[in-house]
Amino acid sequence: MSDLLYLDPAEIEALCKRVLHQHGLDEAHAAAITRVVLAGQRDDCQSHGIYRILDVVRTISLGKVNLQAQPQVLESTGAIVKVEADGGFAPLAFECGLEPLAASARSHGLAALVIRHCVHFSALWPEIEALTDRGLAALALTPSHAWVAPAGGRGPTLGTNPIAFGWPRPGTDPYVFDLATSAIARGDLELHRRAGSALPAACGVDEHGQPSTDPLAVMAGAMLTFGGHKGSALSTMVELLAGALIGDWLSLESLAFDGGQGASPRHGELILAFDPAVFGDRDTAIARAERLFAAIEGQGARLPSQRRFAARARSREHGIAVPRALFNEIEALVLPA
Ligand code: NDP
Ligand code: PYC
Repeated sequence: MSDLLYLDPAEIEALCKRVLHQHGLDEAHAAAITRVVLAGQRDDCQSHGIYRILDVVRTISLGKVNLQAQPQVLESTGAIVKVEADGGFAPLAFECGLEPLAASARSHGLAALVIRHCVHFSALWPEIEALTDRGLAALALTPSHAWVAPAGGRGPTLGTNPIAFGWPRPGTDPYVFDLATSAIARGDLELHRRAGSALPAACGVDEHGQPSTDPLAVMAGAMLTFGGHKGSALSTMVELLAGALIGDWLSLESLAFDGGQGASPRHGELILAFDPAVFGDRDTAIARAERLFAAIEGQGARLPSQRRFAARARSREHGIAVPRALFNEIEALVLPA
């Protein structure tokens, strides 16, 4: 028996929505969360695919999310669009802010979406692609829980703090990267723990500050940033821009709020959108970018997200691959009628 199921997206969608709804989320939140995790599964992003349903349900059961939250777009100040998530999950808050952000970027050239007080568990590239689909370049940043030691230290202080960027391309998939500033994303560390497999080298240290590839030892110690002091500086920037600047929590505060219970992080998010047509001449900018992409690909290097886009194409042809054990685990969350 194969360990993988190849499923129709509608079947996965129905299961995810049913579980989320039964565990207390309204239709709008359940649908927005399902869109994000289904996209992750489709694109073979195992740490941020439907595996996240387990996280969402645990966060609900721990009482760490406001199930009544209805995100509100607050009055915009200049080019800054603010969405109050009110302690609810982030995907619906982003969807509420998307069109105001795009409209503001088209009028000002550069606009910011500030999401405050959200519970965040997702990859950032779906948000980036929503903006590149609208012809905009975009940059997204968010803190997480303080699991990561700064370069030269060993105390968990920084989040896994992803940075995602996208650039629209005519007639083809956008240029998108989305990376944790930790050497490994927490979600991938958790997948190693569940599988009982070792981490790659240089991802973390144990509680004595010694390098370790044991996921449990690293969870008791600290994760490390990618690229030493460079990743540490970028991660600190994420804390400052998507935490302090927007008036929301740092990863340290998110972890303190969690109190060791293991819920998803709670903090804010900052998303910037850029309209090339307002900065300069759109066609020239797009053509110049295409020359750069051709120079990269022309030497056999791949662009970021090409692995995801290839997985997306395979999913369209053969169905979405889901580990059988994971599917069973999510099905087990369905409550008896
Ligand atoms: P990876 O290290 O797997 O990949 C990072 C980026 O690099 C991707 O865009 C990837 O594209 C690209 N890439 C990988 N290999 C190559 C290559 N050889 N050449 C060119 N590009 C390449 O991602 P991470 O593990 O760092 O992050 C995974 C996810 O975790 C992200 O989506 C992130 O948003 C999420 N995350 C979310 C957090 C949160 O707080 N919400 C916190 C931390 C992470 P491709 O996918 O095509 O391989
Ligand atoms: O993988 O580091 C991670 C992560 C944190 C929050 C959501 N994903």
